[in-house]
Amino acid sequence: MPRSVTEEQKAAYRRDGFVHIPGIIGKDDAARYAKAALAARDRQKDVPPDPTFTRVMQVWQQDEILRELTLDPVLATAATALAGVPLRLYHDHLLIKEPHNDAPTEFHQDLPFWPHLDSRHSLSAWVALVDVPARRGCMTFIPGSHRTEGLHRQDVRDADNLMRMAPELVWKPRVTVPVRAGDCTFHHSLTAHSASPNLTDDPRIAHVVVYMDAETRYDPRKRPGGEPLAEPADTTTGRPFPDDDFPPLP
Ligand SMILES: O=C(O)CCC(=O)C(=O)O
Repeated sequence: MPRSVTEEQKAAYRRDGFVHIPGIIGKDDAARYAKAALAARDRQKDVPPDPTFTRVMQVWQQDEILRELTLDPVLATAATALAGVPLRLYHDHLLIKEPHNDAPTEFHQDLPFWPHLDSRHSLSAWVALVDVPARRGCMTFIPGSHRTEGLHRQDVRDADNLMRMAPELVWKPRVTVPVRAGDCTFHHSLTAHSASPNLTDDPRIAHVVVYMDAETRYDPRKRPGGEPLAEPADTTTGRPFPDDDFPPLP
C-alpha cells in the first residue's frame, strides 16, 4: 500500500502552500532516474537553449524509466492527500540546471500558465534526482502566498515581475529548502516559488510532476502564448481533459 503523508505534513501544506517530504523515493531509484534524465536530455533535439534550465517536456510519454516516476503511486497518493480532491496528471517535465548556469528561476506562480477551468486544486511534486543544496539551485517558497489569487502570468526571468504585481510579497519571509536525492517538495499552484542558479560543477536534476483536479476542464482563453504545455486534442472551452493523455492518478 503506498505510503501517504502525515497529518502534520498536510497541515503544513495547507498553512504554507508547500511541504518537504524527505526520501519519497529511494537513493538507488533517484540515481537510476538521474541517469535516465540525462539520457533524455541528450536525446532531445531542436529545443532552443535556455540558460534557466534545460527542459524535457512530457518525458513520461517518451521514456519507460521516467514514466515509472511520473506515474509513481506513492507520489500520486501523497499529492491526493495534500490536495483533498481526486487528481489526474496534467504534465511532467525534467528541469535540469546545467553546471554554472548563472540563471535563477525567478519568483512566479504556476496556475496563471495553465488553461484550467474550475480548478479546485492543482499542485506539483518537485523530485530531486541528485542532492540539491542551495548552491545547486534548490527551491525557495513564500509561505502563505498560495492565498494570492487572480494575478496574470509572471516572467520567470524577471526578478521583480511578481513583486510588482503583489508588492506585499516583498516583505514576506522566504523559505529555502535544500533537498537530498530522493526528496521531494510539493507546492500549491499559487505558491510563489523560485530557484537559485546552479553554482556547482554538476547538473541540478529535478523531475516535476504536475497534478490537476480530475474534474478540471480546458479553457483556451487562458492558454499562454507559445508555451509548449500539454494540450488536449479537443481545445473547445469546457472540454474535459481526456484520460489517455491526462491519466487519473493514483
Ligand atoms: O526548478 C526550477 O528551477 C523551477 C521549478 C518550478 O518553477 C516549478 O516546478 O514549478
